Amino acid sequence: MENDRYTCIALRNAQDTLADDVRQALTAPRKWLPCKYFYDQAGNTLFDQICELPEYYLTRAETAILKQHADHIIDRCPPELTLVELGSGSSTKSRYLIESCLARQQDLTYYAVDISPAGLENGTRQLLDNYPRLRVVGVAAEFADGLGYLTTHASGPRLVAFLGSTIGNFTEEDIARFFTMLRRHLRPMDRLLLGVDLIKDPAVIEAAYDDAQGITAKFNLNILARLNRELSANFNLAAFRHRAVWNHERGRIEMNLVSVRNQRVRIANLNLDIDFLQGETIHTENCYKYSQSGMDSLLTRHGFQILGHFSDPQDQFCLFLAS
Ligand code: AVJ
Repeated sequence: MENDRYTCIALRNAQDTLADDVRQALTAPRKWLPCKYFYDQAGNTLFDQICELPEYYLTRAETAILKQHADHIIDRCPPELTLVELGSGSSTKSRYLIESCLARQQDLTYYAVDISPAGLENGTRQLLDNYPRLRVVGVAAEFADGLGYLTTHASGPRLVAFLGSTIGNFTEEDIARFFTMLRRHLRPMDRLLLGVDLIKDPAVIEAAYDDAQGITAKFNLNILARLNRELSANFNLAAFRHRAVWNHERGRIEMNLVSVRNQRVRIANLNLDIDFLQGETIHTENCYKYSQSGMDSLLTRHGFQILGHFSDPQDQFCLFLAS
């Protein structure tokens, strides 16, 4: 991008992690795939379409909260703030925080950390056009690497936004690791803004992950298409079916790809053949939902102090502000 207010840094993992991760996950006793691999270019486009679906209430609810409360959130942060967003995607929600910051300070640096470098450029171009006093640093990296980079580079008090219920993908151990790392990196003047999808009627949640137009199914199946493209696999997408079920005990949606018949798939680049039985699943994603008190106790247990809760009128979604 040709703009003197835009910088992009790519923090690449040294090894070829896709190949290694896929080999490990698909040869495990219970087959699975890491959900971070949803987000190639096609996956990003599909995810943006998911956010517009009538059934997918999450993005609308969170956007409504930010529209209404961005000023209140920024009010509870120190002046001369630096904005950091982890998993910024197409950066559509951050504009509300950016506007509130720019209403009270001369200029603002926005660090957008995302696993997908293409998404970073597209998302932030619009922001730079709209806000002449904004500088953007795109950091193409995984969360842990991005956060490490930022704590040595982003100066001033920071607001670290982790929106969209991305934390819903984390297991309890992932959360423990992530919160511990955040706690280590954040200083008392820094703030965490965490977007969390709240527990509600399972039928509403299941519909959000199995929409009538089949976009979520396409999004789920795209991970197999990606393995076909990038690892020269020969998955037949018509031979796998999308399934999303609410697991009550664990408080999470489980997304799976179900093999419709016995079949063998070849992943040429891994020199690997994988056999599937009819009905066998590839577990592709967990989306945990929380009660407000449940997330409060996770945050406080990891040494965070809660400064505020911001929810939509229907209490579907909640932003937690902590320090
Ligand atoms: C990007 C992880 C927040 O869990 O709601 C949407 C991903 N998966 N539909 C979510 C997703 C299926 C999404 N997050």
